[in-house]
Amino acid sequence: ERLKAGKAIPDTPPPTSPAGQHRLWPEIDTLVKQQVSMARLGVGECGAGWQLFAEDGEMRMYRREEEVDGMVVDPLKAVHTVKGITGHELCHYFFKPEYRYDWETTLENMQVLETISDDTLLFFQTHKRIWPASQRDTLFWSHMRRLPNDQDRDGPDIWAVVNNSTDLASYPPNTGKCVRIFLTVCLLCQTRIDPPKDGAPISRDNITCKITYCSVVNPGGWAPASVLRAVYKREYPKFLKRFTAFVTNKTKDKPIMF
Ligand code: 16C
Repeated sequence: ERLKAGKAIPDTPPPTSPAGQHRLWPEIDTLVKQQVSMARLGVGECGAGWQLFAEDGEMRMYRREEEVDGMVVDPLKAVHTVKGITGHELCHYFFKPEYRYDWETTLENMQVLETISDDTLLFFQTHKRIWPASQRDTLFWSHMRRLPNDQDRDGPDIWAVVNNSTDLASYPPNTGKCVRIFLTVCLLCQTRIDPPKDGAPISRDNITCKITYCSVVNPGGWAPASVLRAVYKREYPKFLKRFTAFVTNKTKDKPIMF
């Protein structure tokens, strides 16, 4: 336990969220904990079979080739390091619906179906069609969480967003023109501060963010394996570069949000 103003602060405060009373809460809390601990493992630590498929500057993307019922469901693990932005900023722009059209290039339409709480939303999205497959939609809860930094207690907190598919009776899957995609996504961001030697205030030049993005996407219905692998090889690097550039640009003249 550490002491702050003479008061003991427990090592692992229980994660509290106003979403606690919701029917989805037990699933959200369990899955967030699981996803965060998986994301914190390096590619060498979380089992064999990860292949590097894309690399650009500090960004590295790994996948494991997996199929379920003949459908490609290759898990992805991407790591990236970006200067000048914090984990809280990255998670904020990833989570908040008002920015999604600015960076999400696969999107055709997005609706927030339910505000479960400030940090937990239910989304319904339709995505752009890729020929020759049918158009896809997604229905998922999204939860943003601050986590204590147990490796460096004086360092900034860790932030994460987890998105996971769910069902809703009023939006049944595969009834219209879209096939429902099932996804589990985790964005985990750790900020490092290298304070200026002369004691000057911390500026954006002194911060670096280590990003881990993990995803498993089940296409939900037939799509040629070769097309699917070609699409994600192109789309994942495009997403991570575009999204981080968007956050860099959006925050450059704003106070740092730790
Ligand atoms: O995590 C990301 N975005 C979040 C907010 O939108 C959220 C949503 C994830 C949806 C991921 C599936 C989107 C695939 C739609 C179809 C592809 C359209 C391509 C358009 C080309 C003009 O978590 C960032 C997500 C980054 C997604 C990269 C693409 C992954 C492709 C996976 C294969 C999809 C199968 C499509 C079947 C034909």
